[in-house]
Amino acid sequence: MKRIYSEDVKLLEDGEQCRVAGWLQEVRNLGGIAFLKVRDRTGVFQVVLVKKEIGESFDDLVNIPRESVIDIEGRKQETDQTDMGFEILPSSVSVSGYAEKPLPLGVVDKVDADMDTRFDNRFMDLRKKEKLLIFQVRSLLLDGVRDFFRKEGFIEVNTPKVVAAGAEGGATLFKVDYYGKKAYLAQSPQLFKQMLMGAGLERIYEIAPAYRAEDFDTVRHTSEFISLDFEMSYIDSSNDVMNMTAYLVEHSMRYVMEEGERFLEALGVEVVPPEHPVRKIPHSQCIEILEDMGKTWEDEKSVDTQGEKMLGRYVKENYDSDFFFITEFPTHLKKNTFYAMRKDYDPSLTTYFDLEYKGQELVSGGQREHRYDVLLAQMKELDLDPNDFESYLRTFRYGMPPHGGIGLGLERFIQQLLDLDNIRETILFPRDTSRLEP
Ligand code: AMO
Repeated sequence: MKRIYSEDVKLLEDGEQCRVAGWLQEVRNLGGIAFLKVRDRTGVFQVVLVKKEIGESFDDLVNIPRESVIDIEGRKQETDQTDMGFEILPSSVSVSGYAEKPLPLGVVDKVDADMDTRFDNRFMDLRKKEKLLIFQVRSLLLDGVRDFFRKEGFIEVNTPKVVAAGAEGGATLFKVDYYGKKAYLAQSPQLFKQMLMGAGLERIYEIAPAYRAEDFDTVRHTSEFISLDFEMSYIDSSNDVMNMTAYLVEHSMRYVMEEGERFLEALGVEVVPPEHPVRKIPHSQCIEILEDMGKTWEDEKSVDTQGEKMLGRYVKENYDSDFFFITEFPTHLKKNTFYAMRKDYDPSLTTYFDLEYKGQELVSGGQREHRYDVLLAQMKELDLDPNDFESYLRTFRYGMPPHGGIGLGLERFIQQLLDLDNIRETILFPRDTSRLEP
């Protein structure tokens, strides 16, 4: 008999035969009768064992360790005594996978184990419904992203993750030995995205891992994250890129709201997408607002983590929005970003922006410098050796259209969408300064 989900058992007639399977969550043994609570992906259902009906095997069955996987064939019996509205009277119960005792962590405990225990035993941590829900939402969000790009005429690409040069500055590069040559794990698909503009692909996006050797531990940084990037040609200014970004974020959020209503409800989360146009606040104005709010700086004035949070509150209180762009980033603050186009009326400013969501940077992007001579000059200004970037630079010598794009941290998107304290909650097997396993 084919196994079905407990949710589908609901649709069967009272008394119909079925086969279900799942993890044994709890055993309640009352002597002559026992109730097994079994969990599959769609719910928790009850199996009733009656001693005088099943005889000797009763004692074996009530002693199956919790979290073992069991397979049940039996008859559906409707009842109003269980949440699912039915229970199963089994004709056979077999164990497909025994669980050792004691369990490394509890699956139905009200209080979470500490982070390290949870992530050391992530397979078991993920058996908790609320943890799985995060990944159900994440999967839908990605469907929404792809739906948006398809409608907008973008094509999905994959670029190399072992690379010869870094795109976002040397400090956070992971070195790799590549057949005896010096190589790195890609921090961003940046240079390849731009080369594809030179190749005439015009509208591309990529959803892929990016690597950053961040030497600190925060709740919003990891060493490996999914960078959601797009790049588009023939833009008039960075406004075109900002608009596309805002609509991308809105569309994917609406997609989750429509397709994932039950997941959001189970998580108790209300999703509020951006309204258009999303407010744009130049970096210099952000500093003024922060000064008015009483912020002080030890070194240079910039929008740091604390500043982001304050601005997030300010925009929420004054404009009732979770979103705003910080625009016109000063050139010296984007110091590693040699490819950023500067404002023609003021080269101390770039066309670069960040999109902030609930007081945290979600997106970085802008218009790129597509003029070869200017690009070369900007690299030299930053002491970068053009020879290290020759295969990238070559693309600019044979006709490069004006273009721009963004990188969006997928995990940060989910983190803020679901109001999660730590970015690691959004990653199955996170990588950080102290974690390489599992
Ligand atoms: P940037 O370095 O700002 O820009 O990265 C883009 C977005 O990626 C996310 N992000 C991270 N998420 C988790 N852990 C990290 N360590 C981490 N670092 C970055 C953030 C950030 O906004 N090439 C440019 C993008 C572009 O201009 O197209 C870039 O990589 O959400």
